[in-house]
Amino acid sequence: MLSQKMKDALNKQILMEAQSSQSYLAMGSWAEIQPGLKGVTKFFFRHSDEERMHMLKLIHYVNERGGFAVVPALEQPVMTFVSLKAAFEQLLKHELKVSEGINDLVEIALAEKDYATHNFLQWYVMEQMEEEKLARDCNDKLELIGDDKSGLYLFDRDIMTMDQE
Ligand code: OFO
Repeated sequence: MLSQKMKDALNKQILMEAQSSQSYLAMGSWAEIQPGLKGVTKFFFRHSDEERMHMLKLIHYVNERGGFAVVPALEQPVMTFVSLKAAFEQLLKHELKVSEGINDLVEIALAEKDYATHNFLQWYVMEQMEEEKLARDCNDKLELIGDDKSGLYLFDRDIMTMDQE
């Protein structure tokens, strides 16, 4: 059985994952109408799906442990970006916030002596490490590329394989 504190904290994370999914969906929609960003568009949509999966995993966990997962209302995400770099900066900022949320949850699980939840959360800890790394790699590459069109072309072409590294 989850403690009330644990339930509330997990529900907060459900909101954060849902908000991430929504934000990346908006990034995907923005990218889709920019010329030549097919790869990036796919990347954002796929990440939106992944965040939804992270949210669902939490929903099932809360419900299976005797809680009630709250499906939250979402804020309007940022819809337009001045550049691809700006979109990826936003993505990194978002991931860092999600990691903070996961770390807080781990702390609460330990404080509540909820070792099952602590164990469950380890998957998210690893996932966030990967997500942060990927977001940083993308930002570093875009920093190097600047306004160089051929660089952007290659970035768009290679982003799906970067995702699998
Ligand atoms: Fe759910 O990991 Fe990214 O945000």
